[in-house]
Amino acid sequence: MDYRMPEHFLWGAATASFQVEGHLEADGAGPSNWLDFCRKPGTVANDDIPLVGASQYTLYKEDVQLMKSLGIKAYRFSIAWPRVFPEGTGAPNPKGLDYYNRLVDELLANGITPYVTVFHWDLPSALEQRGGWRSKETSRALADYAGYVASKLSDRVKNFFTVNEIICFTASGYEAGRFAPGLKLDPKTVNQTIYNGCLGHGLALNAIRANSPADVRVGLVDNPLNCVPVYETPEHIEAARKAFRIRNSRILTLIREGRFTDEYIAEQGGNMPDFTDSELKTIATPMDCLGLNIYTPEHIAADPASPYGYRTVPKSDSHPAMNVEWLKLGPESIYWTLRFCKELWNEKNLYITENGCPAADRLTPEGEVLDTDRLMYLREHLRGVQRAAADGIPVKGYFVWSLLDNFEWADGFQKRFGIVYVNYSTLKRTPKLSAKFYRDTIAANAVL
Ligand code: GBH
Repeated sequence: MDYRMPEHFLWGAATASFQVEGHLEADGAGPSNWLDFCRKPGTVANDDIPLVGASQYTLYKEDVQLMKSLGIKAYRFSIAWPRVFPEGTGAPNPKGLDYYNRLVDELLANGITPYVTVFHWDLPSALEQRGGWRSKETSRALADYAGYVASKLSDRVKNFFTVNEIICFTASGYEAGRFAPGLKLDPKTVNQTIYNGCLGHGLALNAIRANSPADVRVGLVDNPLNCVPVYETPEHIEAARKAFRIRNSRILTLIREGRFTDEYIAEQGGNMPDFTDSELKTIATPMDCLGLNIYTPEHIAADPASPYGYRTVPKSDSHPAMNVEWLKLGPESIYWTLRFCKELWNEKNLYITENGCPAADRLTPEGEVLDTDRLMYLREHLRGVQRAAADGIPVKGYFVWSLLDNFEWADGFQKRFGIVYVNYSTLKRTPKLSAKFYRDTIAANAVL
């Protein structure tokens, strides 16, 4: 079988500011909630802090050449809010924005299309200290920052994503405490942070549009729970579709439908967030595209005895994982999430904005990194993308996570997600076997 991809398929690579830039305090940048979090001993594996990291801040030209050599057509990166507004609000720091002007110009000069994520978790400390995502002030500040960035970049950047993975900068930080700011708060407050994240997305989307020419496209990047039929019968497929809509009630379903599902309202009872109808309208502002970050599956089976007609099938203890406990293997998830987004909300422009995995990468004496497991992971997911495209689902592009090994949040530098190996002492970049697979797949426009 020939796993040919559609013509004009957009082959990309993704990173995020805090994870790859290093030089976090350079040129007048302010502190962020994540920098503060890293500085608390015991929060991040090995007490790693990405002050130097992969240093894309100084090595961006080299990284652009690297992408060019792999045939990558689009680069998804994020802007560090604390570089642009060191205090979160108020006076901008022109030197901070200058870095992104240089990066954008370098990408365009080399034929690579920039896709900008406005907010990928690094919140200015000043805003965190005033309540962070517990406060709608943060949602409004995000919109002001997004509008400013769009006004400066939208002559050259035509694709913006408002925020990356609302659940990770809200619940993971305020409920689980595993991410910044490291708090464990009550369910009502946590629900409020999630809602305020959705509100921030809607306000930012409108602010970007108000500050851009008409050819600019704006969307969201989300990591929905990937509900996968345990196997492909009409009953299990129907159950998984239903579960996908209900289990993503807090974010994606809310943003696409503009109201809370009945199931969510019943489950939350007195813990519903404070909201207004006009905010819900803002949250559900139609988008130009939807970005999906796909990592791991949730298996669903039809079950007439369960209240909603479906149940989650727990994974067996021996279900394989990709070198990190949470990342269970399930490449079929990419197809089903794309398909359910089309079927439920009639999405017109879908992108896989992240997909990838860590591996126990080692440089051989010959200077190679033979990451056969990552190659397998990427190939099987890309076959799912190909299946979706062949079914007529409008999936327009794919961004591998990640271009480079980088700072993997609470897991620090020990988890490597790159298709390019980074030696953190010398900063030397070495394309892994998976990068060669990706390069050749791009060149063939077919999954190899
Ligand atoms: C994405 O999040 C992020 O957008 C990206 O920045 C990140 O580097 C990449 O994925 C790889 O992780 O340790 O059991 O508490 C993916 C969603 C949510 C997955 C939080 C890991 C922590 C699980 N992540 N989750 S646990």
